[in-house]
Amino acid sequence: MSPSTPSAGTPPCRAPLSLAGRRLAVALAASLCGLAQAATQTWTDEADFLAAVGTVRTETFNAYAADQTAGGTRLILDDFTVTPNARVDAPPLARDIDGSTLLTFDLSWGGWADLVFDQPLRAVGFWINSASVTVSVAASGLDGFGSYRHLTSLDSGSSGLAFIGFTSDQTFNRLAFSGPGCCSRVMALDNVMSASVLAPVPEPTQGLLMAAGLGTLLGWRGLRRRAAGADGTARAA
Ligand SMILES: [Ca+2]
Repeated sequence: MSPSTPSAGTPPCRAPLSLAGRRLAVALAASLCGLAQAATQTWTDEADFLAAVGTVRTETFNAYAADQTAGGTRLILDDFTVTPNARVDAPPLARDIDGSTLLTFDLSWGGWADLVFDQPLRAVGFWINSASVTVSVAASGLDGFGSYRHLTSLDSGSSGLAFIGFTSDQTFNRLAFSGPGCCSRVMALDNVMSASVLAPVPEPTQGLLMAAGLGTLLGWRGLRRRAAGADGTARAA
């Protein structure tokens, strides 16, 4: 799928008032506001996600030849920890994604599970196999001890096997999975991709805004030169 429309908030933008360069100031303020606009997108096409993100770390769980359970505490993996109701499931699999070892969560009857990453992220993507679950993306403790910042909630859809990607210019480190709360729900997760930086691809609208600002600057300078030339001619006369 194509990415969704940016959804995060836009900081307040006010153009400074100036008698001499009001047009220039307005254009440059518009450009700066465009650059500061938050970019939060969801992806359901893995190739599009990877093109937008660039280099990612990937947890395939394939290093585990046998099942792993948390034993009442959080299960510690290379890039993140998971809640005790998670299980690394080696083949044979109860719920499959690509035939390899994966992670399963039991979300039955109001159950939930989360992944907390070891470092702040700007992007995460994964394959999921489940009936519909809700994925909450949040920053937990990144803004100070005990802080919590909810970024968005994603729906895995009802198709079963699906790719979900998420990118943001706001950092996050926690994914929480929850079912509908009504029934049995076991989900599988594999190929968890994460990145702390995004590929430096400028938004087209930002480029247009910068071009508009530059054009206005050049036009303003031209007007000043012509005005100065006309003034000099009048004085000479
Ligand atoms: Ca795997």
